[in-house]
Amino acid sequence: MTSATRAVTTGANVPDVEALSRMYTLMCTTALADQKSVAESKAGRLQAAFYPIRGMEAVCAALGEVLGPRDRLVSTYRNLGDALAKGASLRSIMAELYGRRAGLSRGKGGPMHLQDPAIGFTATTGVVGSGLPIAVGLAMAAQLDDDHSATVVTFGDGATSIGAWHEAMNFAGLWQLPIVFVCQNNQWGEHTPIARYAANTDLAARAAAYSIPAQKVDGFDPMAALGALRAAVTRVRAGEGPVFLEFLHYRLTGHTGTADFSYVPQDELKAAMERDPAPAFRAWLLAQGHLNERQIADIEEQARLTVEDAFSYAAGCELPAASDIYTDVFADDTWVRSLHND
Ligand SMILES: Cc1ncc(C[n+]2csc(CCOP(=O)(O)OP(=O)(O)O)c2C)c(N)n1
Ligand SMILES: [Mg+2]
Repeated sequence: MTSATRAVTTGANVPDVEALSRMYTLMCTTALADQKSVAESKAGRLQAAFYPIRGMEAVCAALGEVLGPRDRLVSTYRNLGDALAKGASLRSIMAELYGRRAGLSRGKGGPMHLQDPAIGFTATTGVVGSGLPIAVGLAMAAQLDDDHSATVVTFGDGATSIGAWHEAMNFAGLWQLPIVFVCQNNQWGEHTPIARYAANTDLAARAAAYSIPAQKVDGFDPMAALGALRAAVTRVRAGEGPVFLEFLHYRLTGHTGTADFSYVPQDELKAAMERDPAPAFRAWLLAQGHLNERQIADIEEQARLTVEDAFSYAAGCELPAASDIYTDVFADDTWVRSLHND
C-alpha cells in the first residue's frame, strides 16, 4: 500500500464550463449562507450553535460534483456545505438551523443532526469522530450488496485523535471497504492548534499506517479537490478499497459563529484569508477566461437570491409543537408508552 504522498497539480483536472459554473454556484451559495448564519448568530436571531465552514467551500463544491444520488455522505456539525453538496435544499437546511418543523430533521436536530437519508445525506453527528464507525457500517452494507456506490465521511483533524477514528480506519483497511475518508484539516480542534494535541501532525501518514492509500491535497484549491475526490470515488466504486484524503486548509473563523478567535496567530490567519476559496476561485475563473464578468455576476445574483429566500422562508416557518416531542425520535413507541405506564 502507498504511504502519504503530496498534492495534486492544479490545472490538470479542469472540467467543462458547466461543471465550473455549478461549482462556483455551490461555493457562492455556501459562502453567503455561511456568512449570513454567522451574522444571524451574532445578532441573537439564530440561536442554535452555528459552526462556520468558511475555508472549506472548495472541498464542498468538489463533493457536489463527484457524489451521485446513490452515494452516501456522513458529516459533522460543520455541515452546511456538505448538506448542499449532497443535494439538500437551502430552505430545509435553514429551517432546521432555526428549529422549524419544515427543517430537514423537523426542527429537532439542529446542526448536530442535520440529515436526510432519502438523498443519501445519511447522518450528522455532534460527537467528534463518531460519524466514522457509522460510515464504515454503511460502506460494509454497500459492499455486501455489491452496489458499486461510494460512502464518504467528512471529519476534522481533531477527530483523528479519537479512538473511534482508529477503529474505523482499521476496519475499513482490513475489509477494503468502499469508503472515502475526507479529513478537513483546518489546523484547529476548537481552541487548540494541531501541534498541541497530535503526536504526529501528518494525518495522511496516520491513515497510511492502516494500509489505506492516503494523500495530502490543497483544500483551498477546488481543482485539486475535484481531481483527488474524483479519483477516490472512482476507485471505491470499482471495489478497489478505501481512500484517505487529508485536505489542508485553515479555519477562517472562530469555532462557532459567535466564538472569539483572537487567539489565532494573525499572520497565519492573514495568509490563509488570502486563499479564501470563493473569492480565490472567482479570480481564477476570470483570469483563466473560463467565465466572464457577466456570467460571474449572474451566478452571484442567483446565489444571493437563493440565500435571501431560504432565510426568509425559515423565519416564516412554524416551530414544532410540544406534542411533536417524541415523534421521529424513536423507532417505535415502546419507550414513550413506558413513560406513561401504558
Ligand atoms: C468526543 C467529543 N469530545 C469533545 C467534543 C467537543 N468538541 C466539539 S467540536 C471539537 C473540535 C473538533 O475539532 P476537529 O475534529 O478538528 O473539527 P473542527 O471543529 O475543526 O471542524 C470539540 C473538541 C465533542 N463534541 N465530542
Ligand atoms: Mg479542526
